[in-house]
Amino acid sequence: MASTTSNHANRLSEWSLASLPASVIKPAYETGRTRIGIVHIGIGAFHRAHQAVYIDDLLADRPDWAICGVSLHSAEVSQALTPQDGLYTLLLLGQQTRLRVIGSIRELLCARDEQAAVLTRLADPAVCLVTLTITEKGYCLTGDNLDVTHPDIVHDFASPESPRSAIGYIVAGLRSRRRQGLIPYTVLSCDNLADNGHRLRRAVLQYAQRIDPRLADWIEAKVAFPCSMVDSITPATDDALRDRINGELGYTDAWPIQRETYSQWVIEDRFCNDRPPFERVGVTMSHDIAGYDRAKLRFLNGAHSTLAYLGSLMNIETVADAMDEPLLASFVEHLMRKAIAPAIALPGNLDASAYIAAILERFRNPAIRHRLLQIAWDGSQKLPVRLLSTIADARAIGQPIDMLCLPIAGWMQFVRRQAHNGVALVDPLDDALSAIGRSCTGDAQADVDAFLKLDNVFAPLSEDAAFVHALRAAYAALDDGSPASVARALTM
Ligand code: CS2
Repeated sequence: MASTTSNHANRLSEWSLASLPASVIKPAYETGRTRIGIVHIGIGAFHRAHQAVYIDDLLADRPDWAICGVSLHSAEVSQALTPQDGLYTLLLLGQQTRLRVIGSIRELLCARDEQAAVLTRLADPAVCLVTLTITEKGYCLTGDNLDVTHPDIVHDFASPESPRSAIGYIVAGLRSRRRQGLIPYTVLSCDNLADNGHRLRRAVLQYAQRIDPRLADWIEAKVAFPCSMVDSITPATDDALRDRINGELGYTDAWPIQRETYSQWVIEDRFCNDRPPFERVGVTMSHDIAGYDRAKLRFLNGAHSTLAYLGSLMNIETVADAMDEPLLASFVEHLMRKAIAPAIALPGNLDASAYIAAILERFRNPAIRHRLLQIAWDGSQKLPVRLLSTIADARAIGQPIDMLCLPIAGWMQFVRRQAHNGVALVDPLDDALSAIGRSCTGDAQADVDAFLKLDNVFAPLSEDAAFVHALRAAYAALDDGSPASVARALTM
């Protein structure tokens, strides 16, 4: 991935590293000498702010674990970073801010345009690990199963040798390794899904079963799909960030990223091939990560989505601004302490009260402008794992669910408002949701019932009369979804 220095003299690149300001942290290894050991699918901001940074910490000792970053559909990231030799800047936002150049992404490919190169990488015996951050919707699931009607999966069933979906690529790579008699790679999901490894494994096996049952048996016997929990708040890149980085760096970086200083990665220690010595760079290796991922999804992500919908209805822009609104801040704290904590089984060493306090502190970080609208994206995929799972568990043990229903009703009111204002939703169910939103009149029973027909989101909870009743009451409390009515609902 050598850049032509004459064309990119003012661009961040291997060539410009030596002349960056001394305050910028640079790779502690020769970036041109690393070798690819990991293929990562979904080369968005979160991966570049999180896993790629842990690998960057490792490469000085272990240059054989560099990353080939694959985006499935868009060439934007590879076009931005290839002229920079894969280098990019990370702005760490804490009490003091720090700039760090990350060099762990050795190669960038866009699968849509460079399919053969992606498949060759997946079949390369030096690649021992495939990691993924493709967001909830990238798994093509319906409930816990593969959505066999998803257009990309339908396509891949018909052409498994030239896939479109992440599942299709994982299986195509494994198929060619099996044909060549190679050891399979471990497949490590790094997305915000409870039991992410188990769910990915089930989807992969269901897909493989349809295209080649013997391959499915081989995958079932040989391939490890560890679970993992990832955590670091990563606001999207905007022009303000680009301007700031370019000013401080003295070079142009086409796609810098930012995140809070805090970062956590817990991985289930179950691999079927070599793995990076993750524990050397601060990753927690564990044999039971289920409690960690549940805690993170339900407390942090559940609270985030609550702020996103109720805060957006109040016309608030960022998480830190929402935490400055006393009604919202105290609601979200009560929600975690009084409604989420009683309904969750936690790992023995996790102190819920301290965990909640740390989350509230992170949300208040004034250095971060994390837009509520970014968190509001993909609500149909996020709410089941973030809040509806808590509601189901609370119902099972007879805990009240009124508070928990307010953010769900907030999402419905948010969808209704966007639809009435003609604003498109970022959600894989956008068409269905916008149609429901447009049909809403403010009648709590009719509006809520229209949303509850979305089985992918609400089944089987929609059969529970107490849940339906509480949800209608929460929706009615939010009235017309105006800032004043949300403020009233928060004090009820
Ligand atoms: C956020 C997450 O955008 C969202 O939905 O809730 O990206 C959150 O910032 C991360 O999971 C924190 O680790």
